[in-house]
Amino acid sequence: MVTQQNITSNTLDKAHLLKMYEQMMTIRQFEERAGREFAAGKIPGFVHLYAGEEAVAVGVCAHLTDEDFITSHHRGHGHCIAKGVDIRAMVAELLGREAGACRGKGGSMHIADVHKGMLGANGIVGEGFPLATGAGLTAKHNGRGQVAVCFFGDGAANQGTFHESLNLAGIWKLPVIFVAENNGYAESTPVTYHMSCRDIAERAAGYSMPGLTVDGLNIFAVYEAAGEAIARARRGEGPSLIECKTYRYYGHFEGDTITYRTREEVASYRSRDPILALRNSLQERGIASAEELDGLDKQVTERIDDAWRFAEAAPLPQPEEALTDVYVQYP
Ligand SMILES: Cc1ncc(C[n+]2csc(CCOP(=O)(O)OP(=O)(O)O)c2C)c(N)n1
Ligand SMILES: [Mg+2]
Repeated sequence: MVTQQNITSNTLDKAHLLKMYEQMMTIRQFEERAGREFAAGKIPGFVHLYAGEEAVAVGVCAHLTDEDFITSHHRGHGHCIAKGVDIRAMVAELLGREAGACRGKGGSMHIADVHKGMLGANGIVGEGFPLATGAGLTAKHNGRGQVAVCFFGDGAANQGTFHESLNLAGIWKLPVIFVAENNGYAESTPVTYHMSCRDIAERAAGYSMPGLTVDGLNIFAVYEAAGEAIARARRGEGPSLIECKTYRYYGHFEGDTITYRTREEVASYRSRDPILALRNSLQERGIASAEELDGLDKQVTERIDDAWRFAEAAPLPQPEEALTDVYVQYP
């Protein structure tokens, strides 16, 4: 297991490293604030927090441009931030405001921004697979070297759509990278109970694609594995499956009483915190000082405060717009 002391990468310069740190910190603070606001009754609907898993979204998206596609799931705030979705529009979406990324009609589980290649968070477990596979087909036809990344959970790996999509992506050699975020649980069910194999990556062999398991708490392990898979996809050599072993710090959803795991387990993961690990690595290698990193943390807090002020002051959609920007079937 890679620990806080020995995470490193020789291929990234200071600007890139600080950008990764800042994005991870933005996700962490965004989620902590969302948790507090939810507890205060400010956010309608369900909220699933991504805190603890930041290294996965950031390590993968560091290789992507706005031309590339991603699909996400119910725990999607981190993917949105890593792909560059505006956090004002995200908070406005959480609050159902017209200025929201989906004009306030999607909420936490349905944030999308197609201009950023973020094709959507998704409340239906396993629905990102066909979307990403379709985006991969588009990318292949476009011939511009675009890729599609599908982020999904360990629970989602047991849906039929997982197998169907990996099979099609394998047959058609689509530029899709399937990124498993194995956080050990699907709701309250441990992965050892719900999965027939030890590692999700083993399943790649069934679809003739490379499969790799990495430490999802180590941003550099994720970054390097994703870099290889994405470069392979851009070269037209087809899909890959990367499994990142990670952990969510909060409950399955906000309000979860969390009776299915111990305090010791949570504490043991928190002691290997992915952001702290990166911070320690940057300081130990003389890349950034504590003061510089504290300054970045403060800027992140200010941006999140600004996003909340903006969203709280933003108007709700008008009643007559209830049926615009949504798919509705009339009888
Ligand atoms: C098709 C479908 N079945 C069940 C649910 C209820 N549900 C929501 S999240 C979840 C667990 C997902 O676990 P995992 O894929 O591991 O993601 P994690 O929550 O751990 O990030 C379930 C069963 C759903 N939303 N959609
Ligand atoms: Mg899970």
